[in-house]
Amino acid sequence: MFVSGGKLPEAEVKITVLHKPFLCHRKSKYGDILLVHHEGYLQNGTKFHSSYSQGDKQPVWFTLGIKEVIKGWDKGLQGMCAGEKRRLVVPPALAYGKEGKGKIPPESTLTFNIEVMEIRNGPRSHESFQEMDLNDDWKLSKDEVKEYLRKEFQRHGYPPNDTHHEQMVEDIFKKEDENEDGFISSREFTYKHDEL
Ligand SMILES: [Ca+2]
Ligand SMILES: [Ca+2]
Repeated sequence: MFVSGGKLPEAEVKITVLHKPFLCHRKSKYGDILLVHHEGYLQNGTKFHSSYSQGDKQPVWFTLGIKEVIKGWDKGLQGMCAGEKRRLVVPPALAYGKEGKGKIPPESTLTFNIEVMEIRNGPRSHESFQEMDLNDDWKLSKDEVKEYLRKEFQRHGYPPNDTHHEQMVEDIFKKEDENEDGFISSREFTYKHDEL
């Protein structure tokens, strides 16, 4: 089966910083919303995607750390400055795994060149808590979080997508609502465990 005979790659992202801006006001962290341009390559060098030249040629927004993107991005795009460029080499376990996806064959190690254009407060930032807590009771309901996501997406020019938002809300509560009372308290929100 394993014709290559090579040893299996470890599930780690290899990060190379290609460009670091001189000024860096803040660094990307879990829960931020990032605007990125990205190019993806297969191991044989074939480019399978480029946001610079394909589709509407626009960079894309996503939330860091909530599995909205492949795990390799969630791991590899932490601590970045706006304007920074990185190359990520992502093993299949942190990308599309055994199944592959579209143009990406199964068990592919992928290389991405990623440029962070902008970083904004996502649903998990301290600054966002009060903005999200619409009834000022110092805890966040699922509806409040969902409303916040809806507004953030609209602000960035995306149509609201209830199914997507509900999934994001479920992911957020699974991680944040430690005592499972259906609310994220300010304490649960503030004392977040920064894995990685
Ligand atoms: Ca509330
Ligand atoms: Ca709770």
